[in-house]
Amino acid sequence: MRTLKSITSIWVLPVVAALSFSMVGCQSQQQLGSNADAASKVYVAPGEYDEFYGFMSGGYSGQLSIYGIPSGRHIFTIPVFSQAPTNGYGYSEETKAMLETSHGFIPWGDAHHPELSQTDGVPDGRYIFINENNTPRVAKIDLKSFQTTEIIEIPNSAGNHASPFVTQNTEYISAGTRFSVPVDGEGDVAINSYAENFDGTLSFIKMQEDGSMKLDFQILVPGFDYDLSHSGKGPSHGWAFFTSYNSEEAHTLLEINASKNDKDFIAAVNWQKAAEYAAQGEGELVDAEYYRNYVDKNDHIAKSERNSQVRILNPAELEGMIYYLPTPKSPHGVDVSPDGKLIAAGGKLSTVIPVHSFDKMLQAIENEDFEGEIDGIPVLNYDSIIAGEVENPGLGPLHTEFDGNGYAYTTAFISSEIVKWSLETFEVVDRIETYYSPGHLMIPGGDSRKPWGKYLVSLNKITKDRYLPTGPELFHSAQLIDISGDKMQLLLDFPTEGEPHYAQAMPSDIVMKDQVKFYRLEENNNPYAAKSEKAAKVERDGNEVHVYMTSIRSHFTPDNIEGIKVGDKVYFHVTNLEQDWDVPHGFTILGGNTAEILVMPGETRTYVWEPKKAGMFPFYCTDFCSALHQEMQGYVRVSPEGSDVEIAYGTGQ
Ligand code: RUQ
Ligand code: CUA
Repeated sequence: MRTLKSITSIWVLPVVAALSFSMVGCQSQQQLGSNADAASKVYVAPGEYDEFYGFMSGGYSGQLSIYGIPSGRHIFTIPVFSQAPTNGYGYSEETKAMLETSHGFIPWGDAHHPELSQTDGVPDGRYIFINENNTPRVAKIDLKSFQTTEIIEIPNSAGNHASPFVTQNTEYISAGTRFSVPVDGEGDVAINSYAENFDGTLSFIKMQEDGSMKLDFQILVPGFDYDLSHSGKGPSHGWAFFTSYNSEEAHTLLEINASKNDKDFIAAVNWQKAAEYAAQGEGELVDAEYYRNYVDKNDHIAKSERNSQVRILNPAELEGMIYYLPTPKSPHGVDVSPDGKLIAAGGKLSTVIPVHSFDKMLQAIENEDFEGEIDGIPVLNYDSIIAGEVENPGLGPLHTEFDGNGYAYTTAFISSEIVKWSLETFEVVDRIETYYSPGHLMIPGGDSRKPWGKYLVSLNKITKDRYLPTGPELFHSAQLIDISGDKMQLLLDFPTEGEPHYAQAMPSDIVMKDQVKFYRLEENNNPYAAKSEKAAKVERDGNEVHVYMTSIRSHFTPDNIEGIKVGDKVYFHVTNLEQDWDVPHGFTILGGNTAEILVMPGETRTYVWEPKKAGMFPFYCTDFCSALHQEMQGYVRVSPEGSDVEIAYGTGQ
């Protein structure tokens, strides 16, 4: 034995060493080969456009970031729920109203889920919506101009997380409350009266014919936490699905108290039926204060509209509107297959991915195959509606997207991987590691009827060691994965701004074709516009001074202003006279107490300034607009309060 062992080791060692050496050699060669292959797949030559627009939520930045895919280039940021010093959104007089709410002016928001508008279940490139989680709102962004043009607040909601998912033809946009709250406006109650006083709401915002949003109705639901949503499509068009957790209705230490039940629920909402009830005047109009802010198409000035009532539909009184599908265990994402027949849930504490069958669900409803009822909502039998369970899906499954070729892809947060599984056999066919802890994932059109199933983007929550360290705070990381073959292949890492919870993408040519390049000066209806240099002027009205200013390469009119006094409130209404693409002019002034404004060609933006002391205050254009950009400057003379310096102004005198 002894001899044998030593002989073996003498022989085995060099063999193992040789083997492992050759394996290493072969591995690194392979890796090199696949790296070069990966690099060529994401290479977009200078001057070329990316194949897809990627729209990624900015999370706690309150913005929406635009990336080119496959290059991963960050090409733009759209301000939505947060003031943006870059262009003055939320600071300028024309945009401030966008951030009005029933809680007053709010300069920040927590954006989670971008969702493209759809026609016939396919992204159509008209709009993208995004929710605000903290002070419940839904925004609409016009993809012709890449500007936020409307924001509607959701009353009776807190933590607007299950939002904003569109129905097949963008008839409605969903908004489910994550935190249940006392709904009748009576918030001042004991927290431990949760069971009696707290409710959830599932809200449906209607897209009206003129493209504006209206809060059509809210469905009153038990006080669970409603987490995510997706609408039905094809055969399941007319339905919307919302996950819920905390069916325990806990109000403290939820990590334990809301993890007790084996199953929570997916709420299946027949929104067409609910919309009929609402149209018939069913339910109750209750008092609720909420704002709708919109950019007026006529003068490009944001306006706020205060609403005071909302229609609430109660399932205990109105039948056939909502059913509960038992779903293990604290489900997070809910995703509907491209054919509209399967509803997959990401049971974050579950060991399988439960997949419900829409057909079986309808059958169970027809047979009244219920295992119970909660507050008038029938609970279907799990075994009657389940189509299959995906075994071994990784730990902590969260979200699923589809490639349109019969496969689904689910993120597993805890085991840091994406698993690919078959919609026919429910078997896992491939898995790939991600770095690290993916939340959402995104395939262009991957939650629609027609995914463009070429790439997948994993939106990871943890970045450490992927990029050069930047102190304690690191940007999040996205990873681009090729899903065109049998095996997933990691192509690219790229950092993202804020926290990109969810994302959307669609082919560039659809979005590109109707882009606004500049605004026509003759269509500028801003009451303070100066449409030519001759129209420029300065007018005093008490202690308010209005400067009607123009900008064109490379001067302002007027560029010398005197007669301003401490205590004045000065409005610089700057009209950009350019009529060409990509020639914004900026404006700012020494000691300016707000952000700059960046004025697009043909538009007027207003900068308010309240000088605090007498002196000389230069102003200038902040955007390098021409060879003589540095010459684009001027002076404002500020005199002490009560001085008798008269208003005087001019350019070139
Ligand atoms: S989620 S925490 Cu969309 Cu998975 Cu927001
Ligand atoms: Cu205008 Cu620089």
